[in-house]
Amino acid sequence: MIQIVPTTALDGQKPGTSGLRKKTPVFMQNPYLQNYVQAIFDGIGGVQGKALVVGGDGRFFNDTAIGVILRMAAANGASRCIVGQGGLLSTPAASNLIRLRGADGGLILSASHNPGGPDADFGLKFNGANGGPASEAVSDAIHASTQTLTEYRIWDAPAPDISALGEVYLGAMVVEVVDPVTDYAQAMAQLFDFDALRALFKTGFRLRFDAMHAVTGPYAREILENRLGAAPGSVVNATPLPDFGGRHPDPNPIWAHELMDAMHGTDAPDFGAASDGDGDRNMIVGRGCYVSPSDSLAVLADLAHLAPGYAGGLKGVARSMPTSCAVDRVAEAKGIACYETPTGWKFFGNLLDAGRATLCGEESAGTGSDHVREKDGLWAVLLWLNILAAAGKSVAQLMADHWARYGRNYYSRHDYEEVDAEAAQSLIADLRAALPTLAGQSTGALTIARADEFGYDDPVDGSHSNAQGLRIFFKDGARLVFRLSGTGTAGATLRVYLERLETDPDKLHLDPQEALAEVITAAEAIAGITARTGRAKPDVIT
Ligand code: VG1
Ligand code: CO
Repeated sequence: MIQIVPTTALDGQKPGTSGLRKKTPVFMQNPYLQNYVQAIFDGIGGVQGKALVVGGDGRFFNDTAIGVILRMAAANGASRCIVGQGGLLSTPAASNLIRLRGADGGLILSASHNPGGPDADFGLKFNGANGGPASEAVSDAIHASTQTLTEYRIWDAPAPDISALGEVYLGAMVVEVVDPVTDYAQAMAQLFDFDALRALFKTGFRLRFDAMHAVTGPYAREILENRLGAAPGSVVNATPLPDFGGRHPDPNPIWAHELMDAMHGTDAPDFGAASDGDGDRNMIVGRGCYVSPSDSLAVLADLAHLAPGYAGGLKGVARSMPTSCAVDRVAEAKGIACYETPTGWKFFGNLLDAGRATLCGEESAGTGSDHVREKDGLWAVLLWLNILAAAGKSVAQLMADHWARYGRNYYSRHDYEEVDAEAAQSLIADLRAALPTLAGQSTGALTIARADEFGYDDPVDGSHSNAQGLRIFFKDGARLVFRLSGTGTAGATLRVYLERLETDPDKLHLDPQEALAEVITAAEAIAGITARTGRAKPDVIT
C-alpha cells in the first residue's frame, strides 16, 4: 500500500525565520507539499519507528495538508502521529505535546501572523524532540534534501477522520487524535496561581482577549472563561476561521486596532490582549496603555517571581538582537545573565535546554519561558494577569513604576512591506559596505559611535550564524537596526528597528514616534530608504 512517487526537486524550498512560508496555491500545487514533507523526513534521518505531533492553526488547506502528512508519515514508517482534534494545535501547545509525550518531533502547519486563505499564505515548520524549531543545522539538512529528492512516499489509502477523539490505524501507524487544549491548560495551571486569578475575576476585573479568529480562541475560552471565571464574552473573535475573517492575525496596534480602540475608549476593560494565527505571539494593553513587546519582556523578567512557576527566580534571560535593551537593565539589576541572539525562536533553544535562560523574548510580540521551546502568547497573558493579581496594581501603574526605576527604552519598528526584492537587497548590501566608514559621522543631532553587522556564536554548541542584521550605535545610546524579513511570501520586507533610552523623569511619558524623531531622521539619512524603495513612509509602524 506504500506508493513511491517519482519527483524532482523544486526551487525555493529554503526554510526562513520560522519554517517554510509560501503563497497557499504554491503549497497546494502537487507535489510541492509532498516534496517538502519528504525532504523534512529525509533531512531528519527518516521517521522509521518515530512518533510525531501534527497540528496547525486552522487556516485554509490545514486539514487537507494534514491528511497528506499522515499518509506520508505512515508510508515512511512512523509508528505514531499525535494529532490535535480537527487538525488544530497552537504552536506552543504542539511544543508542549512533543515534550510531554516524548515524541521525536512535530510538524506544525502555520504561516503565523500572515493572512490565510486560497490566495493568502501557508506554512509548514518542523520542530525537534525538545519541542523547539529546527536548528540552523537541521534546517540546512532539510533544504539539502529538497535539492536531491527523487521520490516521495505516500500511503495509498484515504487519510483517517480526525474530527473525533481516539486512535485509528493507517497501515501500521497509530493516528491518535487528542483534545488540543487539555494538556496545555494543565501545563498553565502548574505555572500560575489559578486561585488568585479566579479571585481577581471575582472582584469584577474585566478582560478582553482578541483571538483574531485564529487558533487561540478555544484555548482562551477554556482557560480564561471556563477555568478562571472571566465573564462570558471576554474572549472575542474566538472561533478559528480558515481565512481569519479576511484579516492579518497579527497582534499589533495596527491589525488589532479594534482591541486598541476598546482599551482606549470609555468603559475600557482593565486588561486587553491579543494573539496571532498560531498562538505564539501576544499583545498586551492596559486601560489606555499599550505595552511594547520589548517593555513587556522587561516587566515580566522583573516580576515573574510573583507567579508560582518562577518563584525561585530566573536563571537568565535572552532577547533577539533587534529587541530593545530594556530587559538588559533588569538582568543587570538582578545580577543574572542576558543573552543576545539572532531573530527567530530557534536561537533560544540551546540556552533553554542548557538551563542558561528561563525567559526569552522578541520585539515582534513573542515572549516565552523554559516551560516549552516556543514563544507562547496565552502564557504571557497569564503571567501578566498573575503579576497584576499579586501586585494589586494596574498595567499603567506597573509601567510607570518600571520606567521610573529603569528608565524607558523608547522603541519602534518601521516595516516597508513587499518592496522590490532587488532594491531591498542592494540597500542592505550598500549599507553593509558603508559600515566601516560610519563611525564619527553625524546625522542631525546624533553622532554615530560605531556600526557593525550582527553575528552570533552560540555559547552552547559553538555554531556561528552571520549576517543577522546591520547595527548602528549612536553616542547618546540610541540604536538603529536594519534587516530583511525571513517570513514574507512576496517581494522583500525591510525592517527598521529604532531605539533610544530616556532616563529623565520628566520625559518618560512621550509618544514613542516623537521621542524617536531624531533616530527616524538618521535612518533615512543613512540608508536612503525613500529614494531606494520609492516609499515615503513605512507600511506598518509598531
Ligand atoms: C518575524 C519576527 C521574528 C519572529 C518570526 C516568526 O520574522 O520578526 O521575531 O520570530 O517572525 O514569528 P522576520 O524574519 O519576518 O522578521 V511567528 O509568530 O512565525 O511564528
Ligand atoms: Co506566530
